Amino acid sequence: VVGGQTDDCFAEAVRIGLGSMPKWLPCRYFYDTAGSRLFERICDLPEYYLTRIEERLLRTNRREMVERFGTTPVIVELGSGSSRKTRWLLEAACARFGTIEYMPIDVSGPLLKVAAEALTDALAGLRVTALVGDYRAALDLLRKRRECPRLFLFLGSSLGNYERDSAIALLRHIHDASHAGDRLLLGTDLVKDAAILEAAYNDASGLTAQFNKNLLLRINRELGGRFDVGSFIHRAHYDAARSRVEMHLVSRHEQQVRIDKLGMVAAFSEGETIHTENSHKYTITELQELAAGSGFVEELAWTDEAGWYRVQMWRRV
Ligand code: AVJ
Repeated sequence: VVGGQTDDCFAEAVRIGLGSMPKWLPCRYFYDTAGSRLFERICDLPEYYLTRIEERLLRTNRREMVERFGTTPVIVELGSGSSRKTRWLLEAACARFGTIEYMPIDVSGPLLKVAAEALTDALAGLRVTALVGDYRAALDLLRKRRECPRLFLFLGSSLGNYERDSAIALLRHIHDASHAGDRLLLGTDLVKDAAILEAAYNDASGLTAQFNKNLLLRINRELGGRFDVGSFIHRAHYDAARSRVEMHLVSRHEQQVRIDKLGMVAAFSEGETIHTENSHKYTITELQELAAGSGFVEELAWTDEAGWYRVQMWRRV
């Protein structure tokens, strides 16, 4: 594992976000150790179809995915988490090429370590170099290396967390860190019935609510916050005009919350919200526009029968 610097920007993000009107917090801070564990459990929920469909698409089509490469690619994954779904692909790549170098990038160091160890134990021929940190720093590091073709993985519809312009900026960043012939395998959730989308973010067991509220607990743990999480309600709704599920934390009543290490007090009125996440849903046309807008061409794509989720392979031009 290289890298390992912890994120001291969390304090700054909280200061800015809770000092804004309306209040907001960046969703990347969901993923501390507790939050990453909660997300792993969300992936197994009956309502959260995204992971299940994506995993099936990867498992069923993995040979076709790795066959695009004439020589052994390095596999670089952005936001690898537990690498659970990636295992299928790595297995296929090892079978085809013998040895494979895998570079997972994630903000959760502990999760990376566990995942890397499990993978190297399971797959002979796999070499893992994990990078702790955010995508941009990791991509800058990769820009200088150019030995092999690369297969970038950006799965789980994580792209959906970015607004359109930032999504294009990130895709361009991947483009700039890569070379002609490199490929990007991108998993994205598709536009569908609001009831299905809202159920996926309002699960019956309340795990997503816990995941959302963990952000407040993280402020308590790391920044001396005094949030009473019971006085906030988890809310997720689909905004059809913007094609996105928004997650919020809603204050049940008027309250003032001290955050000791920031020397600040956040004041909430009854019903005031903190906007914690956007999760964009795409049409196929939009996805093809994103490819064109960031210097890629679509080479192959896979969708489930219901048309709920799409995995696409883009080639860098
Ligand atoms: C990992 C960002 C793709 O937006 O669906 C799950 C995170 N949020 N449940 C998503 C999440 C609420 C997830 N992503």
